Amino acid sequence: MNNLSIFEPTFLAVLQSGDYVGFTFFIGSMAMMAASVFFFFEMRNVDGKWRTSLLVSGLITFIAAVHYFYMRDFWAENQASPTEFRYIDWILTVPLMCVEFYLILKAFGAKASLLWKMIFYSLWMLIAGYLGETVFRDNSPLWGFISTIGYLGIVYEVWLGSAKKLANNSNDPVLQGAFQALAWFILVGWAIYPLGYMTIEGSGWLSGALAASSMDIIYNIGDAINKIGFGLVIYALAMKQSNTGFAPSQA
Ligand SMILES: *C/C=C(C)/C=C/C=C(C)/C=C/C1=C(C)CCCC1(C)C
Repeated sequence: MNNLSIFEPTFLAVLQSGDYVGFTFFIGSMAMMAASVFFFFEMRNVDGKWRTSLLVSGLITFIAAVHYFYMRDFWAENQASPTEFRYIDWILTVPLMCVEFYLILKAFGAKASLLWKMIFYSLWMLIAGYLGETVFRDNSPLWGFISTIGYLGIVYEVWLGSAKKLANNSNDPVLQGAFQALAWFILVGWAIYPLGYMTIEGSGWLSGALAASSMDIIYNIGDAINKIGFGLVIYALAMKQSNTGFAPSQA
């Protein structure tokens, strides 16, 4: 009987019934994994010039899937927010989402400097957010504000700045439609994250109204909408341009 005890998986915490945050980590890991398989396999059904975009979509959800496996276990074990895994995931996937924008806008003559500008804003946003959730937790509103400056930089580029101007110059309604959809993701979809941040216990503006555990539910919903949704918009664009007889030179 004693010998059997070494088989007890004491190292792996088990998802408890009623642990809704834990549920969303499990669902998130499966959804990200399934989305990656989908984007990778669909690469062969689109025109050559769209393959890189689908590859990047798949990489975004794949990187997220791996992080969700870790975050899921961290949560089950500690019932605490896996802040480090979360921000490592974001610091890899958010710049890749900027790459997606760039790949679309390249057709309209976007230069690499636009990509670097957007990546700079994202890093600013994420580093400030990380500091506000960890070292400077008592001052989370101040760091949230600093982070929001980076976020607004991206919103500006996409809605009013050079990215928007490039899209306006195009005469391709399909590409413009996809650009517009991605721009909405950034304005509305990405605005989900600051809500999660505001649940930081004590200093967060919503910490009285929402339990601290809602942070991860909000972040997990945001990730599902933004990573998978963003990829599906790219996929729809690629499919339209691969089937409607658009000449490659037009895009
Ligand atoms: C796949 C992951 C994505 C798209 C993550 C996006 C994250 C943000 C847009 C985070 C924004 C934040 C603020 C604007 C202020 C408060 C701190 C953050 C980092 C939560």
